[in-house]
Amino acid sequence: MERTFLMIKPDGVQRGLVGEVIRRFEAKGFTLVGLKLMSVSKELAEQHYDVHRDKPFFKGLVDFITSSPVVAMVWEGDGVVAGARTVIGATNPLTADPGTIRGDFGLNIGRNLIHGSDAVETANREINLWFSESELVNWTPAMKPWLEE
Ligand code: DAT
Ligand code: MG
Repeated sequence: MERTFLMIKPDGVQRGLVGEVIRRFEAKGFTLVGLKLMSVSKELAEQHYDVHRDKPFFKGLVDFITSSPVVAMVWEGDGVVAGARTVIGATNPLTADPGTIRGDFGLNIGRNLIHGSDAVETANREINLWFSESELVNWTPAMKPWLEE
């Protein structure tokens, strides 16, 4: 079953949007299989954003992610990687569609509330980086037959 890594960034936690964000993924029908509130070390932040290491915004991004707690999550479901990106919206909240998390709650590309893996391969890398196997729960929601035929 496909899984993705999502992280509510420090701005989302500080603004009290944790429940709102989780509500949207639950309501969509995805399954929560891992969840933790945590402080992020510089090392973890740098590894997570390694692909952006040479970008001008890299240092600011690492400083931001390590500045205050985040909520790290793993969600499961058919097509959850792309599906979660659709729920999240475009990288720049100012131009993200209304109805998306970034479109509804954000203003600034450097404060865009949430991270979501961009491909299945990236998701597997990020899940392994942020979670140990024992922190992930295998379970089947009772509502599954009411979500999928
Ligand atoms: P996404 O988070 O939509 O996958 P990304 O992988 O291109 O976007 O960039 C990672 C994060 O870096 C993004 O969520 C916010 C920040 N970022 C990207 N482009 C930026 C820019 N031009 N200025 C400041 N921060 C930026
Ligand atoms: Mg990305």
